Amino acid sequence: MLRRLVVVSNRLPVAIESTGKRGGRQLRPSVGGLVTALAPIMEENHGLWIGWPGWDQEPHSARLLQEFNRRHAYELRPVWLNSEEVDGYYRGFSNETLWPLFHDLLGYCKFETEHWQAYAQANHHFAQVIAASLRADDFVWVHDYQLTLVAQHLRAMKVRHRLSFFLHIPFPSLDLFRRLPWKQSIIQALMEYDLVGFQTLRDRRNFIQCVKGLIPQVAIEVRRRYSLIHYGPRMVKVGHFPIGIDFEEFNRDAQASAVAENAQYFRRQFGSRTLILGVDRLDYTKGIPERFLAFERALEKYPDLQGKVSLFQVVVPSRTHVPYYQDLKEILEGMVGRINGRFSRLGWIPIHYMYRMLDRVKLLGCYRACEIALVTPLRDGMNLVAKEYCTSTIDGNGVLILSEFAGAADQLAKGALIVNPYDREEMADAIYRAFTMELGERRERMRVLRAQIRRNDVHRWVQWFLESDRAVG
Ligand code: ADQ
Repeated sequence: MLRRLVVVSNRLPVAIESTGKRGGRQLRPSVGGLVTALAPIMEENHGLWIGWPGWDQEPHSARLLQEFNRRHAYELRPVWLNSEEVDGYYRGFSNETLWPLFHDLLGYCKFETEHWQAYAQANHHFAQVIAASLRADDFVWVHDYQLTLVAQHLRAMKVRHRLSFFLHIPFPSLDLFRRLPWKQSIIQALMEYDLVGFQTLRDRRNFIQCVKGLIPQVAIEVRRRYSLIHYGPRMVKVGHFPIGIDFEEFNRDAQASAVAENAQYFRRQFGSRTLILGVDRLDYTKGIPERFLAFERALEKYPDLQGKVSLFQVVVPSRTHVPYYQDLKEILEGMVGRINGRFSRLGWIPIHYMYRMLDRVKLLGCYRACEIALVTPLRDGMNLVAKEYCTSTIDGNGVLILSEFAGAADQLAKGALIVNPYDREEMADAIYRAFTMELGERRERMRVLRAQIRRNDVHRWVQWFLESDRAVG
């Protein structure tokens, strides 16, 4: 790839760490598949990453960014947002309107005009920074639901570059999308990108339905791999590109001795009991209360599970400023107390619950130590935990129970036990089935899952997206 890659996302992909010297701090690339996959390409073609650093502008923070840029072959450029912008654009419209709406959870949506205005303003602010940074032949790749309007602002600033967009979360049906008071503005703005990518075929179809429903004058041409939307002189290419993880890296790290020791230590605490794992950000889309109720139902319906199975649920704090997230934390704690109170006996607790971020060694240790993973979101763009669990299950002895409403189900349906997270009986039955599954069947299913995840890893995803801009057919 010869053109410079300009990646734009709400947050810059960095975290602050100590340098080890007195009070010294520096930035390091944040962990995560997207950064791992993009960093080598960004290094190679001296790319540019534009986004909000996540903290306030002050001389020291600007210096940290400059130092990072000196140490790397690609550059970070900040979009400094003030606290009103963060409140309205990020906490408000992005997290309290688009996030629940796009996950089919209309009941959680707030529709506030001030939030919408702040969102439009912040997207304009991003566009200004991008426009001031562009060179003639740049390839611009904008990420996710916080930045749907950026291309439209760039076009208004006379930017003629090819612009592409990838949505990491689901795209809703027309019926749901129509409820959004600013639906026309968002759909029209998305038509200013040249390439729009989604996680699944369903999301892509939903988007096409919304475009057809809201802009009657478009013509749609369906090709094998893409849909082309003709809108006056514009042509927008729409595709679906399921995101992957860095299989080789996870597979290698899961074999490290520190991870093996961690997994063994962890395992010893539970003796011969079967461990079921849940790992999620604290979010109402992840279906954690529904999972607890299904686990309770399994203990009730299949009493031989009692004393032999524990659910280990790790929840990483997130969006703590949004009231629904604070409520959810209390709901989860209440449920754990109630279910444990009902079933616990000396030497056995049904649910172990941790509210914290795990470091990588511990996370991989958990993945390796647990025989079953319960990944049961009510709706999810993809869900990387499902893929990380299978990749870390290097002995092949694990069962993935996966929600049919996670994007990952499209790729992993052959090897996983697929469930409807709203169907408590079905989930309880799946837990029992996973518990009683023969080793041969577990291994065969895990083999299928791992092969699929390896084939479609995040590096392939990046290549595929970048090449799609030019590809036809
Ligand atoms: P998320 O909603 O954040 O991402 P997900 O894909 O599951 O969801 O990724 C979560 C990440 O956080 C994983 O890499 C996982 O390892 C990590 N994590 C979760 N709990 C943790 C814990 N307690 N400790 C440490 N790490 C933890 C959005 C979309 C998804 C889509 C991704 C990528 O919502 O659907 O898959 O983007 O496109």
